[in-house]
Amino acid sequence: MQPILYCHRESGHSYKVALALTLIGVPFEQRPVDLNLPRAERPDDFRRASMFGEVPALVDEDGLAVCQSNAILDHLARRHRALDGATPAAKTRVREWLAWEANRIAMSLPHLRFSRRFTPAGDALEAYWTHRMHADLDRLDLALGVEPFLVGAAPTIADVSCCGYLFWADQAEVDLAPWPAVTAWLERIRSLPRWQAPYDLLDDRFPIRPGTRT
Ligand SMILES: N[C@@H](CCC(=O)N[C@@H](CS)C(=O)NCC(=O)O)C(=O)O
Repeated sequence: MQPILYCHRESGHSYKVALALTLIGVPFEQRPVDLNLPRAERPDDFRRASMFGEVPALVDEDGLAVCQSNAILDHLARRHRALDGATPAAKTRVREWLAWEANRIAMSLPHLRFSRRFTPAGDALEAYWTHRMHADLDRLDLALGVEPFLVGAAPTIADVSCCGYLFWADQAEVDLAPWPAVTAWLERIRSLPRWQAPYDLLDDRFPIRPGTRT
């Protein structure tokens, strides 16, 4: 059986997982979830797979359900021995970036983008997220000025995790020009064999309706 990815086209967290599967070369079935519906009304198979009721969730080839994008990335890297650090120390560095992403980028850019593209959250929150996003870009730029990818010379799930939402920086009205190492890194990722942009990779069912909050 192919892995099943419960996802949504406007979810960068879903994109991270779809991108990792695609870069590794694992065929998968997409099951888009209508995020406009209250959680209790989402399909039963999705609710069984997703412990916290969010996309993405992956059901792997053995039927194991995994949720939380970075936990899924870790699962894929270990299962397929791909997109991971080359040494035990490098594997640890990769997971440090996953934890950083969850608390930093994932707490700024997705919210800023959602507010500006779909359901406004107000100026004060947007200013707060923008401030955090700029600090995150400073940190990424520092790391990427040293090595071509976040952990060494080859891409890993750390890059997949941290880049996911950045392909939508324009939708968040964040101009990446002041961060040249980040811009060059995104270009390197775009040039990887099999790379696909979010809207080319994710199914376009269930557009977000005005007023929806995720
Ligand atoms: N920490 C989670 C975040 C997932 C998340 O925020 N998912 C959003 C879409 S991007 C969602 O499912 N929202 C639906 C809802 O909250 O009802 C991850 O990394 O997977």
